Amino acid sequence: MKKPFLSIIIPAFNEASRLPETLRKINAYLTAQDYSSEIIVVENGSSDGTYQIANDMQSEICCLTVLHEDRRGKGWAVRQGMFKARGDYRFICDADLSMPIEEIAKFMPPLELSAPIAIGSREALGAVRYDEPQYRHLIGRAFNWLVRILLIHELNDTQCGFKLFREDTVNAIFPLLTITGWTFDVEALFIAQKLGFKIVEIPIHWHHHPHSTVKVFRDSFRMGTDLLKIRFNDLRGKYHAEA
Ligand SMILES: Nc1nc2c(ncn2[C@@H]2O[C@H](COP(=O)(O)OP(=O)(O)O)[C@@H](O)[C@H]2O)c(=O)[nH]1
Ligand SMILES: [Mg+2]
Repeated sequence: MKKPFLSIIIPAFNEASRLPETLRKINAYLTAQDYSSEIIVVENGSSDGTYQIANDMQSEICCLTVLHEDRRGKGWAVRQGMFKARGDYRFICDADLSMPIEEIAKFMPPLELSAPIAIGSREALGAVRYDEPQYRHLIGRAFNWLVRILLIHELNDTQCGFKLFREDTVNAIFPLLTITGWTFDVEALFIAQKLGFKIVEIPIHWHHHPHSTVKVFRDSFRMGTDLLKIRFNDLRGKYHAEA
């Protein structure tokens, strides 16, 4: 198969109910574009048949690849998907499509002339959040405050599940990742800044879905300690390009 222009990578954990509709919407959108594309679903640890359901959809969606990984975590899944992908541009996309897929156009070239990494932001000027419970918003802001103090001073939302990386940035950044869970985004963006890749925040419309795979209290604690791990890794020189 010809090298695609765009790869969409979808991490999926217990997504049997949301994934089929998401894949159909993304496929309909991509089919209408004039560039070539592929979709990669990466499942790990699901107990609801997500892998089988995604696999079965390959008969309906020809550009779909489905991977299963034994190792757990969103970060691990995204990393494996990024390596499997072959697109000139690689877009991480949550399975709940809390950002309508049409908004991907905002991330695409010619934007890369100014920045090779474009991240969806619920905080940038013009962004809108729909139906998000107040406590989730507050926890997100507290986490961003920690991120800004400890690691990345400039970015207002590192945790949105929609991000575009140009191929060369994937090859430089993703082999250096050590975090396999939710905080992989922070680590990837921290490394990106260290390597001198410019990052732009794209304001998006974001629709909160009540079903979430986040366990707020357990995961928040883990995400806090992950930030310290990233800082410590950096002190030990783990993020040099030649590491
Ligand atoms: N493959 C994989 N995907 C995960 C894992 N944990 C979360 N995800 C995916 O990460 C995305 C974001 O999760 P979601 O539940 O929407 O988080 P929220 O929007 O923060 O409530 C979804 O596509 C999930 O299926 C995991 O351990 N493995
Ligand atoms: Mg979500």
